[in-house]
Amino acid sequence: MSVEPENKKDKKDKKANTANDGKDENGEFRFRPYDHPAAGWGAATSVTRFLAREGEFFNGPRATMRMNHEGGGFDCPGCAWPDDLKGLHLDICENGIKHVSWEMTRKPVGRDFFAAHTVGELSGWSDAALEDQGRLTEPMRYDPVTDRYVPISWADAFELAGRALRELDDPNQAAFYTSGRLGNEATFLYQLLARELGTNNLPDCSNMCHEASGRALQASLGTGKGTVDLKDWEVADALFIMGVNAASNAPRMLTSLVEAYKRGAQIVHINPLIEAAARRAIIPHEFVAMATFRATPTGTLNLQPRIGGDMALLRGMAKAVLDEARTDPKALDDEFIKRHTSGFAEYRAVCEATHWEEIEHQSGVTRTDIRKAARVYCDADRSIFSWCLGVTQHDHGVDTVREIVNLLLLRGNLGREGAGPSPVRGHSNVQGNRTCGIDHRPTEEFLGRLAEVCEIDAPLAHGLDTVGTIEAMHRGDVTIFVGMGGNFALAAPDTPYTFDALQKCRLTVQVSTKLNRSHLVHGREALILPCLGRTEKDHQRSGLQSTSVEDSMSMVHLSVGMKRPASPHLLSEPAIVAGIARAALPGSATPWDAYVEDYDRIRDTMSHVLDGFEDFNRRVRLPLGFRLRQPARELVFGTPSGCAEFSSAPLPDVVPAQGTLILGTMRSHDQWNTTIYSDSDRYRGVEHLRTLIFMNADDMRERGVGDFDRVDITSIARDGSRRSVHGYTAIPYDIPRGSAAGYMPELNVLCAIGDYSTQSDQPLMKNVTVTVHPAT
Ligand SMILES: Nc1nc2c(c(=O)[nH]1)N[C@H]1C(S)=C(S)[C@@H](COP(=O)(O)OP(=O)(O)OC[C@H]3O[C@@H](n4cnc5c(=O)[nH]c(N)nc54)[C@H](O)[C@@H]3O)O[C@H]1N2
Ligand SMILES: Nc1nc2c(c(=O)[nH]1)N[C@H]1C(S)=C(S)[C@@H](COP(=O)(O)OP(=O)(O)OC[C@H]3O[C@@H](n4cnc5c(=O)[nH]c(N)nc54)[C@H](O)[C@@H]3O)O[C@H]1N2
Ligand SMILES: [Mo]
Repeated sequence: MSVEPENKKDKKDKKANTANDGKDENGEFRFRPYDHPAAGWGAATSVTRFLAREGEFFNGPRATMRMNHEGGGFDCPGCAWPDDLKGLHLDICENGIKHVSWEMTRKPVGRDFFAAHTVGELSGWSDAALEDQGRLTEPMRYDPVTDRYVPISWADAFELAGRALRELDDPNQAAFYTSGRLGNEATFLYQLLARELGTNNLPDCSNMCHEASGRALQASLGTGKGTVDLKDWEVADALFIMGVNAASNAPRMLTSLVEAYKRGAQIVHINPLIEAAARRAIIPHEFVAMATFRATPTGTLNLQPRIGGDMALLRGMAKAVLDEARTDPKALDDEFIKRHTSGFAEYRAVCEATHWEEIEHQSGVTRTDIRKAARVYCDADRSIFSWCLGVTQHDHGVDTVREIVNLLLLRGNLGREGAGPSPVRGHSNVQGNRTCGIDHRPTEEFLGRLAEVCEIDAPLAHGLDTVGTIEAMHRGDVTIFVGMGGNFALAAPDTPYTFDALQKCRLTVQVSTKLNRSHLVHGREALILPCLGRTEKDHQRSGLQSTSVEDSMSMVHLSVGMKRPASPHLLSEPAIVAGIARAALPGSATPWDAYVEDYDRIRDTMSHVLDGFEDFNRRVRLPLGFRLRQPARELVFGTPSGCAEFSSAPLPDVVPAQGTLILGTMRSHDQWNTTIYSDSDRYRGVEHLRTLIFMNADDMRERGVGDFDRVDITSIARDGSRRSVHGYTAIPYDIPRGSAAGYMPELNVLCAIGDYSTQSDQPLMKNVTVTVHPAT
């Protein structure tokens, strides 16, 4: 992985630039604050360029017409935003088209490719170049003698993995990672494999994104999911959008925001950066708006807290609501609080005892502005709070999400139309993975049912999550790592430490569609097992198969591939799991082969194990699928008190110490997690540069850093250890003082392995304490 600066400008050239024009003479890096609507023609142009590059002019658009709509399409492998309720055929976005076309590329990465390049050589390639080679086409085994991947038959690959698993002294020496694209059926088989083997070591990508949301909602409401659906978004009077770059990462939310604005709803954005979705948008399927360039505002109020300042801001809003209640009896929903909640008196006391000075200091927002947001909240009959990683990837992520719930409870914004919590999940099926058993802390109830229905001896001890797995591999306690999708080596924190951890393994197995860093940072033995993508037809003995997925709003529906597989040697993910399972568990009574022959059989078993999946095969075939029960929506709370529980956590201290900044790592517009489509970030005005840091201009001046100067960034971990990157370009940006931002995965080298939340165990990816100096 390269941490070298990519822009070749020398310092003298940069000095000539103004803050508004970072263009260099070579036409390379360029910065111009973005002042256009989100989506619209910019998106259309970008897609055209991308499809031309990928050679997918015909298949890409044709495929996207089959995406995300009822009646036989496939689910977009992009984000987890729900499908349009009206089955809108053009409910697609720029980034969805890119993800689909990325998967559909016809470029093959087969045995000739691996014969031509040693792993040592490939390790010097950039991550973008690795993925850009195309689709993996056949199973490969690492050969240490030649330092190359060499072909291996599927049978031998399964036997190699199976033998290693059979030979473990303890099943807890294996860990089974899931990236959130895996369909529900494969997910169920995968967790069954781990548990039949005897371990709950099921780390997943959600340990890095919404673990905090799950734990907070579970503690407050008794179920770890949001309660609203798209119909609620359609009727809410106020939407509070926190810590998400929606125009890039959940672009179909723009449709909801445009519609909300048009019907007069208030839209409050809470984000240290004013992202594109907070300004205005043109929705691609609105042809008149596209033709006339007519944009609709998508925000009515922007608040820019310091990084980590959300909880203080929310508490300020609650304090203002409680103040208002002194003169306006309607400000609080007393009846709701009395009947459905517990802990209100204590929460009110905590709010009253928190002084405005502290709230302003910790949030970085004035009380006047916080009161404006509270005014919007009090004036609205129905409010939705929606959030993503800006809220969760902090030490106090759980407390902050619980504070969101506190605020909702004050005005009874739960269990009724148009109101409630609405986390924006990441990967397209990350929520379904958890529902279907990917959980390193499973409940005894779930394990009991699994044991009963599947007749296995499910282990009760909790397993390892993502950080726990990395630490255990580093210690030598976990020796086999299986990655079901994803790019663990790069996605995880503390890149060199994670690399070491993977390289200490006896065996690493990666089930993947494309070549990535995790294939090159491998154990003593290593397998690459290439699988079908979601766009591809999956034929098994009983015919064409479909898999189900669950979106951010708990809708479960089928996804059917439509394209010929990239190679005849690919297997489906359920078939790969079953292949490993058969080899690893010779005495298994689980009907692995029968499951693979017909996924309906997997669904039948799931319907007996999983809550809310009764009659799964029939209901999943209904138009648009079915919605999983969400008890909190019905005001049924599985909490110890049987009520929705207020939490009264103290405000954390998030103000950076003198001389330091808090750095949040985030995605650019043109990337999918570790997959980088281009080195530009259109909505933030950046072209051709990823090794950058967005800073407040005063923070730059204070450090003697000029606009677009190169800087060195050093993180200071809790244990005092330091990690640095060099030669990053400082971009003056509209961001609160003391806060800074830059891109993952490049900056993961700054995220210390030990710096994870004590509440959620999530790595603090939005909360890295750094010093910034002019480059030496
Ligand atoms: N195109 C595309 N879509 C994606 C992804 C992708 O990589 N590309 N990834 C998917 C995945 S797995 C996930 S989890 C989601 C991630 O979706 P996002 O959560 O949007 O991901 P990030 O890019 O990390 O952006 C976080 C946002 O939080 C803001 N932020 C940073 N710190 C704070 C803070 O302290 N408070 C507040 N209020 N805001 C803060 C940043 O300014 C930024 O707008 O997107 C999913 N969708
Ligand atoms: N610093 C920092 N680090 C972060 C974050 C952050 O905000 N800041 N965000 C975190 C978050 S929210 C997440 S979710 C993780 C992402 O972590 P991961 O999910 O592990 O990473 P991805 O980049 O999404 O994985 C891309 C790879 O998935 C494989 N793939 C794609 N489609 C399929 C498929 O259909 N099947 C299979 N088997 N494989 C497929 C391809 O080989 C591709 O190279 O990163 C985390 N890391
Ligand atoms: Mo994520």
